[in-house]
Amino acid sequence: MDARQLKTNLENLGLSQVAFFESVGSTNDVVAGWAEDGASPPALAAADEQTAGRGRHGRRWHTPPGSALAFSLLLDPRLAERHLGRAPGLGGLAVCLALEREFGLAPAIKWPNDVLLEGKKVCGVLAEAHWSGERLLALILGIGINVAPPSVPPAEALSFPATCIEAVLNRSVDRAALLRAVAEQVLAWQDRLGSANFLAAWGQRLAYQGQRVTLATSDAAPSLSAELQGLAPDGSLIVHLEDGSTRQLAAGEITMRPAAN
Ligand code: BT5
Repeated sequence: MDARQLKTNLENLGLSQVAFFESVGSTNDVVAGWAEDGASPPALAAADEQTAGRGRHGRRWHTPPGSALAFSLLLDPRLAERHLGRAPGLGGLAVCLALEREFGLAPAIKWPNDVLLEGKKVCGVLAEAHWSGERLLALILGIGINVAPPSVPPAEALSFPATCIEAVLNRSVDRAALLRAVAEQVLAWQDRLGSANFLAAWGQRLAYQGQRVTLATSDAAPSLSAELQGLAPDGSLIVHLEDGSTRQLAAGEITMRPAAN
C-alpha cells in the first residue's frame, strides 16, 4: 500500500484531507493535530506502521508494517455531540458491514469497541473526543484492523485471543480496498448516528447476546457474572445480574469476556 494507491482508493468520499504515513506514532494524534489547526471534517490519516498505536486507557495497539490497517477519521462533532456513547459503535458497525459486504464474513461486535471474527479480536476502535469547555471540538475515530498474519500480536501479549482477516479467509486481502469500504460505511452512517436504524444495526451484531458473560470494572474489583441483554439508546450495555437486577453499563473501564473463558 503506498500513498498514491491509498489516495486513489479514497477519491470521491468528500474527504477534505488525506495523508498516508509509512510509519507514525499514532494516526489518532495526527488527526488531533489537524483538528487543532482547524481542518474541516471529514479527513483521514492512515499508516502502514504505528510505533505508538494505542487502545483505550493507554493500552498498546500493535501495528507492525506491511500487514494491518491503521487509520483515523476526523468527524464532524456536530453530528456526534448528542450521541457520543454511540461513537465506538459507529466504528464497529462500519467494519462489520465492510467485512460482510466485501468478504461474506459474519463478524460480531464485542461491546463496546472490538470486532470479532470466529470469536477472536480482528479490530479495535478508539473513539476520542476533544473538548473546549462544554463544546465538542473534534471527534476522532481510530480503527485498527488485523489483515495479514504478522499483524496479530503473540498470544502472550494479549488478554483476549486475536486473529486476522487473511487467516479466516485463507487468501490475501487488498488493504487499500478494505480501507475504502470501511471509510465509506463510517461516512454513510455518521449522519444517522442518532437514528433507531443505527442502534438496531449495531445491536444485531452484538456478540454474546442472551449469553452469560464475565464483566470486570478494574483488576482490583471482583468480576460480575451477568447475562447480556442488549444496547440502551445511549450506547451503554444492558445486562441482567445473577440477583435478578438489571444494570446499564457505560463503556468506561469495563472489560468483558464470555463466561466460558
Ligand atoms: C482497542 O483498545 O482495541 C482500540 C484500538 C484502536 C487502534 C487504532 S489504530 C488507528 C488508531 N491509532 C491509534 O493509536 N489507535 C487507533 P482496547 O480495547 O483498549 O484494546 C487494547 C488491547 O488489545 C491491548 O491491551 C492488547 O491486549 C490487545 N491488542 C493490541 N494490539 C492488538 C492487535 N493488533 N490485535 C488484537 N489485539 C490487540
